Amino acid sequence: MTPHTRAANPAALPASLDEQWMPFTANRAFKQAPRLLVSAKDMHYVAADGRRVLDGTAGLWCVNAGHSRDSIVRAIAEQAATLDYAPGFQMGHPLAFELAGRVAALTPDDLDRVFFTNSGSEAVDSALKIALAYWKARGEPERVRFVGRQRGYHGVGFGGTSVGGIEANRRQFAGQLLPNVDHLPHTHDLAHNAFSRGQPAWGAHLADALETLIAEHGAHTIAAVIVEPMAGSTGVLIPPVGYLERLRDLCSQHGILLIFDEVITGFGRLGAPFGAQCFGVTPDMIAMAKGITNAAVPMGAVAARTHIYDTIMDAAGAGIELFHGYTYSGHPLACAAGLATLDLYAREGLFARAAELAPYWADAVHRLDDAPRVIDVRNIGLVGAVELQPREGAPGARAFDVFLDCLEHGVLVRVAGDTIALSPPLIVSTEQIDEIVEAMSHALARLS
Ligand code: PXG
Ligand code: PLP
Repeated sequence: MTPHTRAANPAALPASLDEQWMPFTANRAFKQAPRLLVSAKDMHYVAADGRRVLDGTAGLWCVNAGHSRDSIVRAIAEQAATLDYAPGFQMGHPLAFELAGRVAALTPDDLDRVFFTNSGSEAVDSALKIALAYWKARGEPERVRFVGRQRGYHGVGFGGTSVGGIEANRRQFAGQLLPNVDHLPHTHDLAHNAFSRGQPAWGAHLADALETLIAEHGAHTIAAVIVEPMAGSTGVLIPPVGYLERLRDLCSQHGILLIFDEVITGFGRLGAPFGAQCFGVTPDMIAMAKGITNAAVPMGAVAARTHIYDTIMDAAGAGIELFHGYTYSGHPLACAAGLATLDLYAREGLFARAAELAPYWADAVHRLDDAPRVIDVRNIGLVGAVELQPREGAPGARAFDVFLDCLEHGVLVRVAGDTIALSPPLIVSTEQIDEIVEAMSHALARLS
């Protein structure tokens, strides 16, 4: 079988496959031609038909140390047998504090107060709520506005959907998203920054749109600006040189909190612990998830500057200070997975490895610059993106064909609109980088 036709042995397919709902999936098409993965180790998946598939996407940008790593597997198994669950409300367990401290040691500056969630979406909504709580505690309750960015992705909670800027993700829910949200322009403009290596030179001035919003609403009404330092989900938009610095300056000047959503860029993807360090710009809060546990157990977190935490604590009366939290905040299995993951990243020097591989990666992905239909190739850290001329009347179809072709030839890539995103685990070898680029090259050559 090829991965996008029905399995030769339909008995191998789950009986309920046709009946159940899948996330962000063309359900009807998928069920006609399911693509199922059944196991994984290091850089490879094994598909339901037994074929090995090289993981060019680290799952969904999350398996940064590669799959089913022994030390993480053992930590989860031992934790499940020792303390499966502990309530997080008015109770606690030591691992959560230990992991929070380890995360704080990786964040820049004094972003040292860590709040655990179970996903990136929850991390984003938690960060937005912490921003509101902070301004109330500071005695500026009128600061309630949020500023996101066009083409931003901040998960699927109502907060994240509201500050997010991917039109398709908002349309079905329009009318009931958060009020008082504005969006900065995105930074993608192929007339100016096509085929950039690393950060594009053009576009820093686009951050000045924040000044316009400040002039319109007054800084005293704006709680926070939230952006991905590098936008991933929308198809990899890399911040122009000077852009994040400009946003930081404007936020500082006007007392607005700057939140970096580092769900994808956190934990080494750009060759540093966080994008904040890669770009040399420090926000006031970081939302993270994915790589925090190598995706082996779901987990997310918010790291906030100490003064944000202190302000909320000091303003509260006796009792609970922040009326927010999840049943599974700091879940013991996630904490065990997180600690084993951070140990593994450190032991194998994987963040530095990503930085060392980045030039090889850049050369490799830019070999696709002249491939048919390619209108842009961009790269940073261990992230690459190849944007295609859309097929007329069928946006996204051409990139999806590349995805299917690569999968058929044993390489997993990820599609966002007409962009193919590449983000292998940080353990990828140079030979495997070549294999990913070869598969892309052949798929592009076969495209109609
Ligand atoms: N913020 C950012 C910047 C993200 O990339 C989320 C929040 C939400 O995280 P959760 O854990 O709730 O999914 C994300 C997630 C893709 C892709 O193909 C990207 C994400 C998720 C799934 C697919 O680009 N990003
Ligand atoms: N809905 C109900 C009825 C609940 O009791 C709870 C938690 O106790 C939730 C939703 C929230 O679930 P979680 O804490 O896992 O986000």
